[in-house]
Amino acid sequence: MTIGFFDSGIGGLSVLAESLRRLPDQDYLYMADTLHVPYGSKTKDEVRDYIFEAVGTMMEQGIDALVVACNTATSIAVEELRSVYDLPIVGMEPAVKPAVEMNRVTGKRVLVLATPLTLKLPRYYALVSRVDEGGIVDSLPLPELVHYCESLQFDPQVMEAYFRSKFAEYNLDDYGIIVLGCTHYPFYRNILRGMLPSHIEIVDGNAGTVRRLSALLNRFGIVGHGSGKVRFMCTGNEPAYIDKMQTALSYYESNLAQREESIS
Ligand code: DGN
Repeated sequence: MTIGFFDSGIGGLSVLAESLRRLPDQDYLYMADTLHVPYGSKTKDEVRDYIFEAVGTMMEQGIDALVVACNTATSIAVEELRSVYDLPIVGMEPAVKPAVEMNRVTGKRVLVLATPLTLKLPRYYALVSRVDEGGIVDSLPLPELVHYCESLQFDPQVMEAYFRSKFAEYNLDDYGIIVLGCTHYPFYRNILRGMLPSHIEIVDGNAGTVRRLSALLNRFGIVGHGSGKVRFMCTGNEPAYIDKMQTALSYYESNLAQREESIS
């Protein structure tokens, strides 16, 4: 069986890494929309069309389930994709709900980092209004971060300076949890860990997404007989980008994949 993973670029690899760890007997097709990355600064309608084009190509290749491994794309199109395609489809959700529950104990605030588009869309507002009864959730858009990640900019000095400028107006002692609400952002987990006060937990929605995928595969009887083989594709058909995806996945798996159970 082949599970399709889709993102605008390399961000969804952070979710794929989790899936390879938990579901190693499936095979995978990973598609990056290199013609249109980044999505976060484009309009909803533009991005919706890009998603349908790329997912259409994945369907032609033959996939048995789809993970929309992009928070922005999920917010825009996951319901419509489910109404068009007859296969299990899992999307991303910023881990705001478990973060709020954890912070009830500490009484501290939650800071959600995501693309400007994710934070602007009704799906995010609906999520926060549903779970944030105490008004403890703040949201910080990071419009440049996907670009840094796509350029494989992981220099701690450069990135720490970037994050410090973004956090300048926040008193970090007030926060107990930072939620990574974009699948590119877990690439910066170690850099953030190194610079944030130690009481702040850093969480993402990757483990929760893969748990939902696993439950859906069981429900639909999609049993894996594969070996965790990954086929990479990108809408721009650039061989250099395919190499970059392989390098980025290995980098993520060796340095950043969380070994412990994540909260979401
Ligand atoms: N990885 C995508 C997300 O989770 O939102 C980034 C989308 C983009 O291209 N900005």
